[in-house]
Amino acid sequence: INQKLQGDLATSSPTVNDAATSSKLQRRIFDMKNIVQINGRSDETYKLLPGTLVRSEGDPPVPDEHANQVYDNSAMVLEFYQQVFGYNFLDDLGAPIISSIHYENGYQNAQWVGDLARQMIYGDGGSNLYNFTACLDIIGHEMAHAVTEYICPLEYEGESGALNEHVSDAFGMMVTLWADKKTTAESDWLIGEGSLMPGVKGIALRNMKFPGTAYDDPKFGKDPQPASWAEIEAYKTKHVRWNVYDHGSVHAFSGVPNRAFVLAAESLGGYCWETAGKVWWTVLKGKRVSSTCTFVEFADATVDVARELLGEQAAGLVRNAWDEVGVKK
Ligand code: ASN
Ligand code: ZN
Repeated sequence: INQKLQGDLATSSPTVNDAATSSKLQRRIFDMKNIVQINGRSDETYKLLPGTLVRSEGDPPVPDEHANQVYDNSAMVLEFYQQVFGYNFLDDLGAPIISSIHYENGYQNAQWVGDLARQMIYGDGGSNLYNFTACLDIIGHEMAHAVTEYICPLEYEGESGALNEHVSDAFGMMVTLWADKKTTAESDWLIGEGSLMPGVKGIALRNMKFPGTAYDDPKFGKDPQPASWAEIEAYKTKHVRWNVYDHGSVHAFSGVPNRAFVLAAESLGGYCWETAGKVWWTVLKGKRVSSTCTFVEFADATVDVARELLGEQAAGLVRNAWDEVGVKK
């Protein structure tokens, strides 16, 4: 961990022991003013984080709409964890939520940075993607990475990495359903609708129910997600270097557990966060899987927890969901 950065964060933010506000909202939105990447290295650029403070907790809206969007959406995410799971983002101690907007120039991404800075960053996008700060599911996805790191650090590589990605999609999705009080049956299961640039052929960044169908564009490419275990094997054959990209194609292979989650949620019915979401949360919060767990091990844990929380019939439905995407011994 970068000591200088830690020092900067410490002086610009209250500590977790700060008076009675520790479990309340503590949002800080900073502006990185589109500073271009230093020496082409993101770790160099991270040293400039968090940037200039533009809006703090309790401040009225500011002229920059992106700052206000992050301010509002991150509160929704925090309230979701607090009210649904009794968990105080991000470390369960009410640490402040640091977010930096206008990160780099043409940066088509958003991220929980992690080790080098304990905060979220949001780019303005580029030729294919934009508008991240307006997307509650994307903000929910990034903030879920922070929670996962604290409660059940799934190693960001291979199958556990794809599960880490999946968990962020599932909880990012659930925040949007919870915010709209939508039932599982009413969900469209789309992540990042509204983040595709106008003109890009597609409906979203990812489709949890039908992986691989979110976009197909001559310039941006085709959604690479396989939808079943068998298709993952086919993907590996077709993309012989699949393991050297994206930590072992974590953003591609997350589609399979995503679909299993959707099928489980749909067969359990009701509100997702009270059924499949509660099961998944309990697996993670209870550290029922190791940080290097496989799809099969994760599936087994969700079946066990479903049995404990919801009974034998529910456990069978969760098992069927994993079977349907081909995740079985
Ligand atoms: N937006 C990406 C994600 O959260 C950033 C990354 O690849 N870590 O998955
Ligand atoms: Zn992610």
